[in-house]
Amino acid sequence: MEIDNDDNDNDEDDDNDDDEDDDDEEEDENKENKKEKTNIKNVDDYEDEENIKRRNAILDAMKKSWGGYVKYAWGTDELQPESKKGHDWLGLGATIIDSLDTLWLMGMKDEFARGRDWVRDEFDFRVDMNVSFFETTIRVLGGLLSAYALSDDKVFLTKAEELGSVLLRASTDTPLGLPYGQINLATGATSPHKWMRKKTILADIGSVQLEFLYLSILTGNGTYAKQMLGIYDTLFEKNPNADGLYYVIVDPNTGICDGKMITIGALGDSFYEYLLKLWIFAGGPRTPEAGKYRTHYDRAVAAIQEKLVQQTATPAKLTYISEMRKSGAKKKAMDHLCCFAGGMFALGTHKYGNVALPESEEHLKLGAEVTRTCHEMYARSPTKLAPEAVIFETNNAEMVFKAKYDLIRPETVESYFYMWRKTHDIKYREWGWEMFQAFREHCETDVGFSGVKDVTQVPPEKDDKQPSWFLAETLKYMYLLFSPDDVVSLDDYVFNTEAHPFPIQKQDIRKYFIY
Ligand code: DMJ
Repeated sequence: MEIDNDDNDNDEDDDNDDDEDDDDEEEDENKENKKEKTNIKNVDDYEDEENIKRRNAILDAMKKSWGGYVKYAWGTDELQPESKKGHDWLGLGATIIDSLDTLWLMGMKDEFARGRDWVRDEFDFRVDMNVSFFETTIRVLGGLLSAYALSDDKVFLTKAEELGSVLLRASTDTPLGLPYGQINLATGATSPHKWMRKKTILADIGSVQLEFLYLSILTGNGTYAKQMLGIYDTLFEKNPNADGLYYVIVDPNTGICDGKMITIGALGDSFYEYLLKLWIFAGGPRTPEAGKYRTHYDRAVAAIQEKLVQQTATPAKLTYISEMRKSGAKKKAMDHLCCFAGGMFALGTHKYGNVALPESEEHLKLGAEVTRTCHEMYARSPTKLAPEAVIFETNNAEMVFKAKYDLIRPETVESYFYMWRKTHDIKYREWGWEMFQAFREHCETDVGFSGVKDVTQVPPEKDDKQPSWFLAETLKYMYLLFSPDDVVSLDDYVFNTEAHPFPIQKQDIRKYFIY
């Protein structure tokens, strides 16, 4: 499943069978009726020349980012696109594995084959250093699994299983099975992040369940699912008073969530995302055993609405998701990481089977509002690039840029993508295109794309980093924003938190939830 980039014409079938004509007429009529009823254009209406041109421009950006990496940084984790060298922080060739499914979806088959050969012949994950359990899971394990899902090439599954069996150690090393942040893949030894003392992080331990459940399903080995789904059960059991929201620091010895802050941004974010996505991945109502995750997600959204959602008292009325301190006081701040939430609320309204989603309209509206605020983070900057974090309603200003760097992150375009799929409101494509133009103007180098140090400076100074998520997520969501809805359909796929698409399970997988 990918778009044929060389052939974007709508080829007409010459066969003039009468019955077929009748069927076509009926179909056209249905389409018309649908349009009238919903006042939403059909997606085909947008498959025009300009749209195709934009999609191809995004493809060119992928070719450049990948090409620069291949030439100057092959085998390292990430390209430094100004100094033209590689940089390692995982030691796992992160850009190769993170990019595989984007290459596949964009039809870059030769490049995909090159990445595949590297995985087969050179990928050796037994690196003797401490790496992040979470980052390795979402980028590397997740990348291998989605490459397998798309290509059916066993090489990826074999490597995923080898890696997964070492990563599993993270969940067997602590008394309650709650992993520490780091793991040494050569020895299997685990340890807390240095800055965490002996604690661990909610998003780190609560956003690995999709990957390990999928690995269990593919290998038939239920241990992965048992261990990682068990993390959720422990969190729910040990924090019975939580109203759907959890403090972001977790004590692995007691399972109690503590720490100063509740946030949907850094340290909390993908925990909430995975409650929803686990239910979707499990086939929604088809797997009643997964229903509790949907229930926890719905509780979380209700609590977010009640306790965290704020609106500025200005004509623009910007909706944002504040952070909450233990005292209940709100911090009127939002980081770019939080911008995924608009898309999450939108995805939560997508119907899987015959399940009633009574809050849908409200959730979609919230998604639209949060996405609009994130768009404003771009639109109000002189470079049209967004800062990493903003504060609202301070010093008589509606929105103040707090951390001014831009890491060419995916979250806002991710939300544009989901909002587009759910509404077909053309503004999301326009906003995505504006963002892409800003990337080209300020982030592009002669061999790739770089983050910038200060979005308020024109031109901004580059930070010489091309994160692997730029190829895995930012460009993928951007490309899909300009693609027809059946390219990675929301009915058939769910993305892990690093934008790796996993097929929604249509068979009976209930046994993986019973342990
Ligand atoms: C990605 O690695 C993932 O999206 C993660 O969930 C959060 N941060 C980065 C991108 O910003």
